[in-house]
Amino acid sequence: MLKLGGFAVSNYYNKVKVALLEKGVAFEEVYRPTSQDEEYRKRSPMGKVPYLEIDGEFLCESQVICEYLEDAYPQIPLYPKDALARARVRELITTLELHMELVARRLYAQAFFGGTVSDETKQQVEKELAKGVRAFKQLAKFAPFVAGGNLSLADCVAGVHLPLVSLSSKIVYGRDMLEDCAAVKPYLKILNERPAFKKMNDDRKVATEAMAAARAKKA
Ligand SMILES: N[C@@H](CCC(=O)N[C@@H](CS)C(=O)NCC(=O)O)C(=O)O
Repeated sequence: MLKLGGFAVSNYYNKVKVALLEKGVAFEEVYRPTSQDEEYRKRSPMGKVPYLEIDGEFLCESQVICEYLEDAYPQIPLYPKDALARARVRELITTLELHMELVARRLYAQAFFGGTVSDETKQQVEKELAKGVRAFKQLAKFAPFVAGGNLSLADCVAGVHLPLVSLSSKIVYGRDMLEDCAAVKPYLKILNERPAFKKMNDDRKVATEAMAAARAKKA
């Protein structure tokens, strides 16, 4: 059986997890924190989460893993058939990850981990994130799914990254940078009513609480 390595607080882990759940592919979860140890890097060469174990072989990078799942388990697809429509799904995924999540990630130290972020970084992130959000608003369909009438991998990506973009910007700037995109909240509500998203989010909440309790105990 496939084994998903990582932990349920990670948005990239949850992207793969919700894709597996939506596709109805059987898998086991294996708790693994990020590590630069040689042993862990055999599974994930950059020491990141997640990785997927397939018959004793390891695959890293969430997007690569999801593309593999799509090729290996096409029965319940997360991409449309038409080539341009498939490209549209990837366009949304790239916008969400490269121009939104990875930009907002520079705020996470302050937003979620008790650290601080320099004023210069805050200013840069605010500017770049505003451009990413503008691009996303232009591309997103919300009809009702982000790429149109059918659920796609772009929804698995949006469902895990958009809440973090909202929350981190709200904490650091006192303003949710997605607030002008009124469709986001009802859209996330629709996603979170799906059993796969609900399970992923329920597990995430339990794992987040456990992580916070472990931190408080250490401090
Ligand atoms: N491009 C990677 C990003 C994964 C990623 O950044 N995961 C975080 C956890 S959410 C991580 O492993 N951070 C530790 C590190 O970067 O060393 C993917 O899509 O899988």
